[in-house]
Amino acid sequence: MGGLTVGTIVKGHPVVIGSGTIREAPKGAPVPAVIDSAPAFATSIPAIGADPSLERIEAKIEAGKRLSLEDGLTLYATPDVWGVCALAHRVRQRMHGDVTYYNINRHLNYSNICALSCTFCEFHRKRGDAGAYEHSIDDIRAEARKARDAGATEMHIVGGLHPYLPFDYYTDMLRAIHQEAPTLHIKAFTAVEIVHLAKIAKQFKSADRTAGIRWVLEHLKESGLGSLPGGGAEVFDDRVHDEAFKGKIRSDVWLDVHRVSHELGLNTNATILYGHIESVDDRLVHMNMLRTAQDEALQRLGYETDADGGVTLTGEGAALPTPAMNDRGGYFQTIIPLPFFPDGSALEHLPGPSGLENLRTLAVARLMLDNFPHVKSFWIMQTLAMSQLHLLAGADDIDGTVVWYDITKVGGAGTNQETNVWDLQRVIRDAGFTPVERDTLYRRVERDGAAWRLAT
Ligand code: V47
Repeated sequence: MGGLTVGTIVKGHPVVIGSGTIREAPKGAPVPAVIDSAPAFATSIPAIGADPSLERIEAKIEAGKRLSLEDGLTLYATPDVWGVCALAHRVRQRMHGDVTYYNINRHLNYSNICALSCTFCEFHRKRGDAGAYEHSIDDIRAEARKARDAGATEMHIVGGLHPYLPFDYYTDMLRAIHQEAPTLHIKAFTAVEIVHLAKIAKQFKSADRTAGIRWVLEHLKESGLGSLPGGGAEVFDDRVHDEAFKGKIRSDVWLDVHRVSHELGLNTNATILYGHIESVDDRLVHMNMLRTAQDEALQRLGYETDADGGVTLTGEGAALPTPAMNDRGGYFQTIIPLPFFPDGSALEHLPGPSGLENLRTLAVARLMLDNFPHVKSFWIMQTLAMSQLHLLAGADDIDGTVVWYDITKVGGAGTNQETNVWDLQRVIRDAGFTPVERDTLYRRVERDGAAWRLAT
């Protein structure tokens, strides 16, 4: 594929970014206020329908056909960003009509102590560092009671790769939450944490890594794990991996964890962290790898492949997978595009993605990931205002009421954010959709205050 370049802007650092690679500017070079050679994407406002290159893609979408990587490049290169959003919106309407989902959830970060120090991450601390913490099982019990009393349907749990906590800590955590709040769905542990737990439990063997992964997932499932979040995927490219998050698992291992989860009947999510040192090609390759993994998951559930060997869910009347199929296997539920936040990370000199780039990337994700049932806008990393725009660019889901999110926050360090159901419903209604509360597995919820049940 031809290489598109990521734009070059510098915040006081003599660093130039091109084709997604960090390069030091020559020593002694003056630091301009703004260096800007090629913008990442064309930004002129086009006339409606002005770009004929989108017509070919539109025809494929109308026929329910899979888009190629080449098509993906066109979607990124066209100046008609609104045209891209309109195509994604059309697909999303076909799949979900006027429904937009939201959920009532709580986030729990059990510890920020991490054996790794990824350059893009501002969350990690070493033991003894200012701000380092680890919660006791009693603290976690108290959080579960708070979540239950507030009517949450989900507890989303992630943490650093804690070097000392034993494996029992994790199973005890799940059991304690389940005892305090039996109806609370526990979505917990990113793929890299699962591999870390396999090592802690001395089950990880590189000769057969899936055996250790399976062992951990089976034990966690038995202790109350309901599904896996989509974090830690970052961007599936070895160069980006080595420059920005060396030490984390690579794409093949991340995909192994999700495949084994699916084989065990656990649903999972997926993310893409964009707007740092990756290129547009990298983003598309990432989406393609997720799409291939989902093809396999859906075939396990009995879906048949198209003539081109894939399974698409975006055609008129296509049946989406449901948790009723979990006895045959799990599947990816949603893609969550995450914009990179530079502040506080070792990549602080990068600008991070712009609003238009956020819109476009979400729309491209909807169009490329034709076998993902849902596209989620995580408002806490996007702002609620941006998430509302996402609803017109392919997103059918806003996560969530989110209390205590400690990894990355739009408002900057020190502000833990939360929104309420009324605000979520308002932004959804204002965008012309019907808000529908869901549980973690996208089943409809009926609610009376803090009391809730699954709709029949
Ligand atoms: O894995 C870390 C990302 C992720 C930064 O599955 C950063 O429903 C931006 O995965 N700028 C965690 N992002 C969040 C996550 C998630 C969120 C909401 C819902 C779900 C779900 C999953 O946050 C990490 C990493 O990719 N991250 N640092 C940063 N500076």
